[in-house]
Amino acid sequence: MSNAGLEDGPPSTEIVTLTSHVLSQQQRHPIATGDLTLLLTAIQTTCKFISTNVRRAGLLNLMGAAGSSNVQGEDQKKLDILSNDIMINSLRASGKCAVLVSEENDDPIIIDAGHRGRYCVVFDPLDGSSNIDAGVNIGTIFGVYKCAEGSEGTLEDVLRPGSEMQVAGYCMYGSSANLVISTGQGVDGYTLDNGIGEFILTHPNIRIPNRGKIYSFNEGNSLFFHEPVQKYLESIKYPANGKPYSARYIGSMVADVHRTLLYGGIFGYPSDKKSKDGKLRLLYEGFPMAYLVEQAGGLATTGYERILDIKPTAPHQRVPVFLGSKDDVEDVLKFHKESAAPK
Ligand code: AHM
Ligand code: MG
Repeated sequence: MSNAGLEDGPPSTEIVTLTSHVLSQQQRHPIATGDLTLLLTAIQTTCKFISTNVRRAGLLNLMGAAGSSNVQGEDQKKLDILSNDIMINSLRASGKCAVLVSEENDDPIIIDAGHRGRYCVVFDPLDGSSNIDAGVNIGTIFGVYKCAEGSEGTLEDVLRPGSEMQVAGYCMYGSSANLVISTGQGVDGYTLDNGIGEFILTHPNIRIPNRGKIYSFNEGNSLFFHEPVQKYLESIKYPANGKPYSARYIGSMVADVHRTLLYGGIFGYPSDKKSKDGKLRLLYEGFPMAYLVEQAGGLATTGYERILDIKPTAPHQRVPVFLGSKDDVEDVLKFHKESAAPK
């Protein structure tokens, strides 16, 4: 977008905020009730809150293990617990949710009748938690389903393929807070302007390049990788023609996927001989990221099937993930076609 008010020069008078953008999209749907708009308002407020706390964490004693005290002697919550509490309270207060599934809670949260709405939100409040104490990028990931017709909100409402999500997104807390979101009509990226406390549309209609030059895997797991993954990585590191790919791995999915969306290439967290289903969680990590990548023109697969087609059987189930540029993901798929899925 030209002159969104972030470049040098006089501030733009054509600033588009997340709220105004969602409202204008809503007006194009005559039957929209505004519920989703209010839900997204709750989510973006939560992201602003978490962003503020991420930046103050070191000063406020929010890092490290829970159980520490601040100068007043009050108990401090670890940043990921605090983020989870903020997210749950804000979603419940919105009055638009029926079921919440969080990485931090073993069981789904069924919202009480007094606050109940029509939407179900699955989320990882603070992903990449091993990076928190080092100040490396972390993020919030979320996906939104609508309750099935006639349902008041049960686990079944979220055990549905990712392709049925109404909204998917993440907020990356890096040098700035970046909220990237899709409501099924492409992907838009917003940057938090701390001065006015608004997410400003800075990356409209993100399209992932068809091929990239970067691969992003935790190669520390190489010993355990199955043959198709080993052979694929070999093919991009020792190509018969052309330049080898560059390696980038932050170990924070939000940051690794954000870079992949903008620059192209491939992010992978495959299953291996140690972890039969990989490490990442299907509902609130695999699905939202797969949704965004597909909406941006890329692909997301387990190596054997499209991630968004999987019908979950449990809220915290895991999934092997390869996602990114179409041509790069098709290359990894070719290696998998030559072998059967490991049992
Ligand atoms: P978390 O939800 O416990 O933070 O774990 C998920 C994170 C992802 O952000 C990241 O892609 C992956 O775990 C990194 O795992 P590893 O340290 O094994 O490379
Ligand atoms: Mg996580």
